[in-house]
Amino acid sequence: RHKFWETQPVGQFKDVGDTSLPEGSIEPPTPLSEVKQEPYNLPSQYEWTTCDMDSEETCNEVYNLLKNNYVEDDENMFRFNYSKEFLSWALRPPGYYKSWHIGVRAKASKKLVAFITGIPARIRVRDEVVKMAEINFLCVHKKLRSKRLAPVMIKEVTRRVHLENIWHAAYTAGVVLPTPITTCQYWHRSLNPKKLIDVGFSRLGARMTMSRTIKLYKLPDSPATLGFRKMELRDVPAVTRLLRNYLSQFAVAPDFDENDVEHWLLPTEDVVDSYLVESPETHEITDFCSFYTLPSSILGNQNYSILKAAYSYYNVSTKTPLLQLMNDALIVAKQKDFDVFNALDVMHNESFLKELKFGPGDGQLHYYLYNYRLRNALRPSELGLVLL
Ligand code: NHW
Ligand code: EN5
Repeated sequence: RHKFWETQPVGQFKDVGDTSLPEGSIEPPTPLSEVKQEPYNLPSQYEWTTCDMDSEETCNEVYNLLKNNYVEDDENMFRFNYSKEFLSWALRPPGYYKSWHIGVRAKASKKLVAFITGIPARIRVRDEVVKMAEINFLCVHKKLRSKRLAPVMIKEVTRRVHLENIWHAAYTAGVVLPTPITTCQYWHRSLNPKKLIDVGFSRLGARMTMSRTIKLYKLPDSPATLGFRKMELRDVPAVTRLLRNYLSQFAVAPDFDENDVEHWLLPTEDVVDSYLVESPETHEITDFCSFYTLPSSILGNQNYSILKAAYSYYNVSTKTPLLQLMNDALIVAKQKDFDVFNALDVMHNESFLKELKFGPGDGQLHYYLYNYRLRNALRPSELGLVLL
């Protein structure tokens, strides 16, 4: 069934439920001298390229490849449209390796036809912090699909990760592969219901009119929580403490230090938004919420070409109820003109989704680890990791 994945050190379907197998690495690291020194072979018309994401020209080529060929929903109505600013942020975190930003070009035209990336991360799995690569943006041009290019790209990124003495990875996909550590559900909260219905993202409910629908999703003009404000650079130490403490309860979560928090959570215009609650009395930082900006192209609509979507990122409540905090996140997202606010059922998100009028989407997101076996799959609420 999975000619490629059956050869890889990942949990296999035949082993699901076999609790005799130990938890942890599937295969041991090999000496670096035994890691293949040359790139894997591509079909002869293609060549490897390392993509310099500092170069505006390369960043443009990657942006265009993804804009035209990356992930679509199951009815091909929407396609992710990651912005250049977003890609530059997502691919250049602290300690990133340029060699992990891998492209494939047609030799004749030099056109970029495929892409895959890794970034370094420390991920805690239960009590163990493991150095990993987070793999993302795997994309093969639509005209080159089903030619077994993806396995070669995955092997090549694996080789380059191994060369940095890293032996594990985390990744997500909308498709089922051997074998998910958990499967999450996408939920959607309409902010601009009229547009969402017009473009086919959502449907008018049974016995609902447009005006009743618009009223149903109305939000106040400004956040309700006293002390709710945008995160600033001076907040990095307090947010890091708050987040580290919060994430410690999940079975799988990133091990963020202050540098990571500055990169991943300090607001970056049109990329990531973060808010916190500073106690008006003690000036303590007690709560935090964040979302990232990921528009989708609307395929073949006369009136609209872009769906502006916010995706829930990391949220922590210690004093403000999570429900109220996330309601404030919806309010600021609406003020910033987002059409929809999306969230997965990870961490404590289930506690607010229904009450804040999110509805389940038609998509799921499966989470995977490479070369790390868990005895049992996790519940989504045991997962403290959000990938972009
Ligand atoms: S998930 C988004 C992936 N991208 C898209 O869906 C974009 C649109 N689709 C495409 O571009 C986020 C192509 O359809 C792709 C496959 C390129 C997806 N993950 O070349 P062939 C990520 O980026 C397997 C993993 O003929 P294709 C995460 C498939 O099961 N494997 O197919 C990426 C089959 O293997 P099998 C996937 O349609 C994580 C083989 O590819 C996959 O022309 C990568 C077929 O290849 C997917 N999303 O191209 C793994 N989709 O065994 C990282 C298909 O079943 C692992 N396949 O025969 C860790 C590496 C680092 C380790 C470090 C120690
Ligand atoms: C890893 N970084 O399917 C990413 N999206 O539900 C790779 N559906 O937007 C993996 N089909 O349900 C990505 N509207 C996997 C996801 C791929 C994209 C995807 C789904 C997630 C999605 C929308 C539109 C469906 C269009 C037809 C959807 C319903 C919204 C409705 C709002 C009102 C309350 C009920 C729900």
